Parts: sequence; C-alpha cells; structure tokens
Amino acid sequence: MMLSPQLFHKILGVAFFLLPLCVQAFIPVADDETGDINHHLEHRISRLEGVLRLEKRITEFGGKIFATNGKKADFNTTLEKCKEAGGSIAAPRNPGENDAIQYFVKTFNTYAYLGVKESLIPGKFQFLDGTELGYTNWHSNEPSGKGEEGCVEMYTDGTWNDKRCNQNRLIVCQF
Ligand code: MMA
Ligand code: CA
Repeated sequence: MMLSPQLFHKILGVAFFLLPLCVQAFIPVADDETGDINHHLEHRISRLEGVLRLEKRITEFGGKIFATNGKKADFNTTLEKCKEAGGSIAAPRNPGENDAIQYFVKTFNTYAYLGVKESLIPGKFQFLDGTELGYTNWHSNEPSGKGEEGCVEMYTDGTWNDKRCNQNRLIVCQF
C-alpha cells in the first residue's frame, strides 16, 4: 500500500507531536535519576565551594563569583589568565562587588587591577568592552594620570587609582 505524500506528512506531524509525551510516559525512572544526580552534584559543588572559601580563593556577590589564584601579574597577563580560566578580569559594578574584590586585596595585602580602562578621552574610564561605568570608587584626587595611566588598580581600602598597566598586581577574576 502506498501512502500519499499528504498523509505521510500528517502522520509524521502527529508522531513528532506525541514524542515528548512518550518520553515522559515511558521512562519515569529517568526523572528520579536526574533528581538524584542533581542532588549529588549540588552537594559536591557546595563542598568544593567550602574548600575554596577556606583557602580564601573565592567570594561572591549577587550571583557573580570572584576568584584569585593568589598570584601577581601585569594587566595583560591578568586578562589572559582570567580568560584561560573561563572568566574575565574582575570589574565591580556596585559597592557589594567592590567589597567582594577588596576582600582579596586586603587578605593578600596586594593591590589588584580591575577590568576598567581609560577611554579615548583622557581621564575618562570605561569597561573593557567600551560600556560606561555606572559605579566608580575613585580615591580622592584620582584619576590623575591624564592619559598616562591607562589601567585601574584597587587599593587596600577598596578605592581606585588609575595606574600604568605594567605593574605586578593580584590576579582577581570574575565568573
Ligand atoms: C603614584 C601613582 C599614581 C597615583 C599617585 C598618587 C606618583 O604617582 O601610583 O597613579 O595617582 O601615586 O599619589
Ligand atoms: Ca593615578
């Protein structure tokens, strides 16, 4: 018996419509297993986070995770290291995120470069992708470089200073 193309198309449509229902109906075990696996993974992740917090390697604010390896590098090397790790250089968007980064600067007693750079307009700073800063925390009388200091470092008190990019600073990334 030959199916007409129209009927074939209809059957195909119904089959695909029913497919998700069949998947749910015929393998209910899979759902339980998924729940178990999720539970197990959550438990493992929370223990790993405990280790990283104990080692003072991670902080968190508003869903953003900040991390350091405790090492120092110049600005461009910091960009590379953070990218290699699947993140980007830490760029605070509000006081909570600034505090989360400052925790490392204080703990390791080492200034950190931020993901903020001078724009084409000397003395005006922006995020690395060129977007405007909605929040800043400049130290008094900063930025001062007038085109000579293209990067930004965080001081131990959490305030910012524009700085040449070739210094060694604490690597802090965001994820
Ligand atoms: C250094 C350098 C500048 C900073 C001043 C503050 C002398 O230059 O770190 O970026 O603005 O100190 O006194
Ligand atoms: Ca400066």
